[in-house]
Amino acid sequence: MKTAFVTGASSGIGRATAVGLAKAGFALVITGRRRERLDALAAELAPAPVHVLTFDVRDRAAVNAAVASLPEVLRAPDVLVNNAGGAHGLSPIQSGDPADWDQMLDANVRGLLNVTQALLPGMTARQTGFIVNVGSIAGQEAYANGNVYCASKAAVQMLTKTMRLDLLPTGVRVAEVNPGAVETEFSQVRFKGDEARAAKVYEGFEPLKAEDIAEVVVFMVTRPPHVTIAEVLVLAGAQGAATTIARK
Ligand code: 8X3
Repeated sequence: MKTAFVTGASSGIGRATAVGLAKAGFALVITGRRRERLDALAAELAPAPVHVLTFDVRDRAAVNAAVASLPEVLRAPDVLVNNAGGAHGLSPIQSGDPADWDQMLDANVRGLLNVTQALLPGMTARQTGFIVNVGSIAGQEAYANGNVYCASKAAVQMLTKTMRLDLLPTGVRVAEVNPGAVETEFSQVRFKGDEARAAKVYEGFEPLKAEDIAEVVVFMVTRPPHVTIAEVLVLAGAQGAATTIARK
């Protein structure tokens, strides 16, 4: 049975991807900070084999300890989905909160590195595997007030490309999915629980659902070894660019 390790699986794209991979026949390691949600997901996916790990991707020691606690086969997954991360704040650079900046750079960039490095010994030893990094259209396009979030996702894009080169001799393939406007907890987190402001982001058009992105990820990681779908940009149907949306 193939195995997949998904970070940030307690909600949104991570959760939907875990569900999609379980349906595709993968045994799973689902990780996140919210144990109860992960346990509920594991129960929902039963009888699919699911191993729950609770840690914050920003905490390198916790990541390493969690991975070390896994049975050997799960320490070398066929698929790693680096999904954990998010946006915090949407302010001009001159009034941005440095705590938000740290949070985004630590989770979106350092967190991805922490998890990847913890799993690479197993994956490279097997000489096979597939890593999907969840980037964003925000890593490809600048938009006002996106500053550090855009920069963190631009870093994900460059890490994807450079990791692909570094890992080429090892047989581990690396790719990226870049979502546009997906309605998840993303905007509630970005706006710190301001639900009215979060709802406005998705007003007047049909946004993507987490499942739309999950389907793409499952397709990418189930291609045969001679195929790497290296980058996919997924926009809402009414979306032409990051902040260009035809609203009714
Ligand atoms: C989310 C995309 O453009 O809404 O990663 O910030 S955007």
